[in-house]
Amino acid sequence: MRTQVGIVGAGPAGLLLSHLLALRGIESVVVEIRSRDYCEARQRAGVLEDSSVRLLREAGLAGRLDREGLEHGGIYLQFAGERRHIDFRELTGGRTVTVYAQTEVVKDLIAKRVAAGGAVHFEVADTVVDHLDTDRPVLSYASADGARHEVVCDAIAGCDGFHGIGRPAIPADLLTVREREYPYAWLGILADVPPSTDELIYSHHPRGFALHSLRSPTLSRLYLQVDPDESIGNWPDERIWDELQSRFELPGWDLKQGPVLDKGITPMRSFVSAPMRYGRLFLAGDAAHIVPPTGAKGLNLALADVAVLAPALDRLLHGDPALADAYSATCLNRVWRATHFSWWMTTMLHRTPGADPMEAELQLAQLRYVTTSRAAATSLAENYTGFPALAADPGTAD
Ligand code: RFL
Ligand code: PHB
Repeated sequence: MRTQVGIVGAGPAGLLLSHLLALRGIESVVVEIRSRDYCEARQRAGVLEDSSVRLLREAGLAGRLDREGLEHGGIYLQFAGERRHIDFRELTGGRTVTVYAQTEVVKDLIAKRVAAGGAVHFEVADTVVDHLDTDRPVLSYASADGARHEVVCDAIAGCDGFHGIGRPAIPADLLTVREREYPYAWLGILADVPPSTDELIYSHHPRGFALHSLRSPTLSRLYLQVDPDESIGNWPDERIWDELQSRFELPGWDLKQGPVLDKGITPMRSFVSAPMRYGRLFLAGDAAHIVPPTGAKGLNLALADVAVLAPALDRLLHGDPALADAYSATCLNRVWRATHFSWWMTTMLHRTPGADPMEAELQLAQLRYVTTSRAAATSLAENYTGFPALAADPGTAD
């Protein structure tokens, strides 16, 4: 078999890349180890930067996003018994974020690719990428019926997440990896109850961090800081709600409770692997970098990577390697900004196990500063809504 771009992974990065390439008349084959149902149900991110929304809109993917997405003009930071608002619109000259679940983005992308007759193969096994240092890299895999397939490509995109096979296919001595694990994890629930807030609440509390997010006018998404080795079995729904009640408590405000539809524990890690390219293999999204979810950046970075990659591959396939050669550095600039912002939000908001009283006071001093200084609040707002903003032609983004 022959295609122009072989894509490993049908997450947001792989699917959007396949669509952006199709808009440029470039054919691709996407292979995915999970089932379509699994990819469409996996609970993950919920917040899109305004650049991500614009990108999806310009790519003709925002029909449902424009109808169902919830535009938010700020967030709340809660600490020391107070809840303060950070007004993104006012601080950034009108920029916002949109709450629209990653599962919905993935459903929209799969529907679009399938309707266009795009090749998206689910439930494959034993994916291998080879001949990466030649002009004809090969993607091979076993399809759901067990048959083995070889696809000769012009380029391959490793969009297969943190545990994929793309990054390990690059000789280890060519990669520089920077990594930090945090001494806590997030326990997340999806609850069948209308949100108790109009915008997200990030709460710093002596018992640990908590986040109130949402999915729709009738569905809430909430998170609790827990120990990294915590087991979900220790957290019956009642204990989760009791803990959420404590960490969000505010006189005159009520947290509404409802049936828990989904719950899970996610470790927290910062990870950057560079460069994001080896020969004709290009990594995008979580395959190359992971951020802790506190800054709501992971999904947005994945989308931004492929917005840069699509025009770069287009030019490469037409004989001009300049954008492909710049791909890794272009993306890593944004990735490191988001890595710093996510680390900063995370360390400001979580309770550090074993921290001395000095550290706790420093966190409070930072929270007071960010909620009282216009300069500090503007920095948070410009990073949260996305920095640098993605240029209209992503190939020319700075
Ligand atoms: P994905 O989504 O992990 O997709 C990779 C796909 O590759 C498949 N795969 C393979 N396919 C074929 N062969 C192989 N050998 C394969 N190995 C793996 C996988 O099955 C999968 O389908 O990576 P992608 O596309 O780079 O997207 C990244 C995002 O998913 C991720 O960064 C975000 O979800 C992170 N994140 C958040 N990001 C935000 O921007 N805003 C948020 O509010 C936000 N909240 C979150 C988050 C992540 C969370 N978890 C669970 C990690 C909240 C949570 C709780
Ligand atoms: C979510 O809605 O899942 C979400 C929102 C904001 C974050 C992380 C996760 O910072």
